[in-house]
Amino acid sequence: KSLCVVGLGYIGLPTSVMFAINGHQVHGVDVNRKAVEMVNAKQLHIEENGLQERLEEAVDSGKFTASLEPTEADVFVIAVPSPIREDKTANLDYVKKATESIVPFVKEGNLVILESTVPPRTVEDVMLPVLEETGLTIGEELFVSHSPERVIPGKVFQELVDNDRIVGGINEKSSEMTRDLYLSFVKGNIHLTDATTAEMAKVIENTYRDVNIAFANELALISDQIGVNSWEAIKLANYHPRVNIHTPGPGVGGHCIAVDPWFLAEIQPDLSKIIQLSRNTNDHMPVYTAGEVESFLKEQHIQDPKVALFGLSFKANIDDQRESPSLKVILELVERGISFSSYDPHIKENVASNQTQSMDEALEGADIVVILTDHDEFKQLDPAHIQGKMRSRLVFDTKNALSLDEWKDAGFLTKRLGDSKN
Ligand code: SAJ
Repeated sequence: KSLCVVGLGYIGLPTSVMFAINGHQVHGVDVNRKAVEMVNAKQLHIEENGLQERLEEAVDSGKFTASLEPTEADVFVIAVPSPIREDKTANLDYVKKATESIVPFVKEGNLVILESTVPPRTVEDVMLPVLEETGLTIGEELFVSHSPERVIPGKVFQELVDNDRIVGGINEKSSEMTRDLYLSFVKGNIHLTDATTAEMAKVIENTYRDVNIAFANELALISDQIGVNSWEAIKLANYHPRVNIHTPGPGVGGHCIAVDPWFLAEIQPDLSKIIQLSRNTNDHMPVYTAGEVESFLKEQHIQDPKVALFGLSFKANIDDQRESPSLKVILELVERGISFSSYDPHIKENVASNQTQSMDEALEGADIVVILTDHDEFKQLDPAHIQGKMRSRLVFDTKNALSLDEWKDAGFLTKRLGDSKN
């Protein structure tokens, strides 16, 4: 089949490459000229395990090209961002624009698949009216479905293949056509439903995770007051066969979990009480984290403190800073007039202020190391080396990434988020 994939980001690019190396002719489209140029030059504009070699294979085989404009194709796949606005309502401009952009190229018998996560009813109420402009009869001459991406950054290629996939067509034929296409690389089960149920299922998955993390964060806050280590208590509770509590942390980042619950809150604000409360609980964690840093420094009577923040991406072992709690912690520190440096081995582009290129540079004159992301590199840190570079020796681990006993042995005063046991 020939495919036109609109959006060459964290989802669209890996998905394009997978279709291309599994026999399809793929044309990728992006509004970002640099991204298009880099793709054609077999260079990565995003970091993802296994992407480089697959991109090379796809481009070298002649099965994958990219440009700023769509082309005619059998199948159109839309994988563009669907963020929220300041007021927490869904911004569907990219989805709308992407759909509009393919209208001149769509022909009878084509299939249009939306992969972006959207509020329930978006395909029916937002996409279909645009696609009607093609003049084709929807469901008979033009087929449409929602097949939400469900892959986790860092393990995209494994999950694209192994995860079950939801396919929600606007009618049965649309679902079946979509399933047949993904069968070219998906080994998990493919579940067919209608478009709106597929939209709901996808939003539910991320909302479930957000609510569960908010519960874990609440347990951390409680534990901080009562001499309990929440990490240990949650681990023990999870030995129960029907309990699966997530882990606390400095906040919830990324473009999905911190966003998608608002899609439900927006459409039914009065009914989505736990959902909104959880969002607010998780959004408060960076403020709490900065407050804990400040009080730790005050307890030790450190004058004009300098904080070394370790980890800027929104989670471990990736380069993605979207909605990262670290950036919010930085804003909080700035507001409190506390100076800081920051270091992240995965971030090449200097988005956060005061980012240093080397760990030693970040540690220079610092009083406290604050772990905000549990990158593998941080788990291997040598406290003996680090203590020699700092002015004072405090460490605050918000991700339970460190063996704090080793740090104590190296002369550090230690603190862990959600743990007032020690
Ligand atoms: N986090 C915690 N505690 C946890 C787990 C995560 O604080 O126990 C934080 C992370 O540090 C991070 C944020 O939550 O800041 C989100 O990370 P994540 O690993 O939960 O999820 P994402 O955003 O990388 O990917 C999610 C995944 N959804 C689910 O697991 C249900 C992925 O499968 C989706 O494809 C993706 O959202 C998406 O694009 O919707």
